[in-house]
Amino acid sequence: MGLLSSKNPKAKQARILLLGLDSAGKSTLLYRLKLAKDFVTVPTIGFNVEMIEVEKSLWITVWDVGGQEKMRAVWRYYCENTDGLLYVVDSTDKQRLEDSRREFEHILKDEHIRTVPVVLLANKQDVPGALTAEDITRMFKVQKLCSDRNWYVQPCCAITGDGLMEGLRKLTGFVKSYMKSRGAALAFFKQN
Ligand SMILES: Nc1nc2c(ncn2[C@@H]2O[C@H](COP(=O)(O)OP(=O)(O)OP(=O)(O)O)[C@@H](O)[C@H]2O)c(=O)[nH]1
Ligand SMILES: [Mg+2]
Repeated sequence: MGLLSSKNPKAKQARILLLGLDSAGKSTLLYRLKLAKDFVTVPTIGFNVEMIEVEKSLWITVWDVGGQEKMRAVWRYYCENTDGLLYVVDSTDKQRLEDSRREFEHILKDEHIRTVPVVLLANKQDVPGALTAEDITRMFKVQKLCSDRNWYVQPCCAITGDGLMEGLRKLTGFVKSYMKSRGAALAFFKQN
């Protein structure tokens, strides 16, 4: 847990990692949340990082890392100190759903995020025929993969913004209890 030194010294800060295959809509949704308007993205080579105030005194720093194949190899370098994972799925890209699921399963095993809460965003719900959040929950076997952490699957559309704040609030709710329990565990280890 970090502290923001500006204006409100009591403001809490959480680090959120935004991952998913290339073209899932990560950068579109980051800038929809940050700027509340449409934003024309280019494929991310490297990362974008933005701070967003989700609620009074709770800031999140969102790290949006490119999802192209060569970028996936560096995802793990962004996992340290992460408090929550947002994993974006293109619900219309049925051909690459298994690729996305495999990358998801792989990154969940990283030691730094082994127990952090996860929200999957079933993006591009504006496209007719998109898989539903329920479809993705089942196909990704989320219940099984995330049995040791809090998780939720949120349908959304990064272009209109529908569902984005709901997903983010769900994650920050989980993150608050995660940070609290981690803080308690640290205090315990210091005492013992
Ligand atoms: N129809 C529709 N298109 C979307 C939505 N979200 C993103 N897109 C489009 O999908 C394309 C890729 O979006 P990006 O946000 O650049 O994808 P990304 O996940 O950041 O991709 P990388 O940076 O390569 O990892 C763009 O053309 C977006 O306009 C959505 O909810 N609906
Ligand atoms: Mg991007």
